Amino acid sequence: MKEDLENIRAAALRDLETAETESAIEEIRVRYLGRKGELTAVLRGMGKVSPEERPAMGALVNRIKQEVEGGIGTSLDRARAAERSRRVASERIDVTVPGRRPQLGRIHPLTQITNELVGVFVGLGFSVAEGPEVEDDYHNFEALNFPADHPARDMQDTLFVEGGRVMRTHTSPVQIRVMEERKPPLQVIATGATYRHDSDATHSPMFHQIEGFMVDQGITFADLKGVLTRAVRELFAADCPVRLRPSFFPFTEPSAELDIGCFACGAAGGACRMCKGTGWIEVLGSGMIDPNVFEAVGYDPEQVSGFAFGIGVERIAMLKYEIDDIRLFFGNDLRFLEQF
Ligand code: 2U9
Repeated sequence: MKEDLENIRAAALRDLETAETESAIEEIRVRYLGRKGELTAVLRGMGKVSPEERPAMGALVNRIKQEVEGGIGTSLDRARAAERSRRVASERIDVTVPGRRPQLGRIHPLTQITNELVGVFVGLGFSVAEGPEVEDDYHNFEALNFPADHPARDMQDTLFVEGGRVMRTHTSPVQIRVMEERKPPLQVIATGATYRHDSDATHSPMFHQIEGFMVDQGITFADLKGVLTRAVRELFAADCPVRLRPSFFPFTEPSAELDIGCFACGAAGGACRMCKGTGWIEVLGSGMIDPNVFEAVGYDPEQVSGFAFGIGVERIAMLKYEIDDIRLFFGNDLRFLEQF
């Protein structure tokens, strides 16, 4: 029996010497000292030992048990230290490695142009209004003097939604809502997304407008010319030539489109791609607000007058940045967007 005990002791200490992990050491503990362990089995067999030998044998078993426990403690310390070194080595941080720069987002070119335009008009005394993108027929067409048979009311041009409502085709209904709620004098711009059933290199089904109006007693076409000239000169160049060209819109009378002298060819014309040889570039539409519009919002056209204008944000961005395909604004291609 004594020999058995010495063998168990030697085997346990040998096993502990090569065990590298806490779980391997725990397995060894169970194997030798556990309830069904080898040393425990020997203890159970003590009954067969003669009473004379029993005290010495008992002392031996206890000493071996203590030795194995001591070995387990030493092994555990070693395994834990090794594990700690492994972790420290694998987690080592090289503070000299250059950091990864977070990818910063930037302002979308259309938002940049919108902000710039808004800044110009706010500087001229306009305040900013917003309104719903899904509109009723009344605010999008009727109040703006669109006759019942106007082509813009056709499926060809307008995106309809349930309940006979439309995706607003311009931001003009916002201005109708402002006029319905407030009385002149008013100087307001409306910005936002607008929708038309149209799609090619220069038309997107969703595009953006900035529209504005100024209404008070005695507002004339001279005010329109003065404010808009000042605005486009701030936007393009302080000395750029400006002209007004007669046009037509249902909601303004008279109406005019505003052109600036071509900045690509210096208004020389010729074979210029930007102005198609005319020397002029169309920038916005405008006009004196039609008396029918004033009547729709409850203003007396004999008492007040005003001008209004509309600007296509994508068009201005395409002109300023020389972009020939409107779809680039909505493709979310970072190679395009990172240029702005
Ligand atoms: C009210 C009364 C009148 C807004 C106006 C235009 C002329 C115009 C176009 C510019 C480019 C639309 O995006 S575009 O295609 N707009 O030419 N807009 S006058 O007139 C108004 C607006 C609201 C109550």
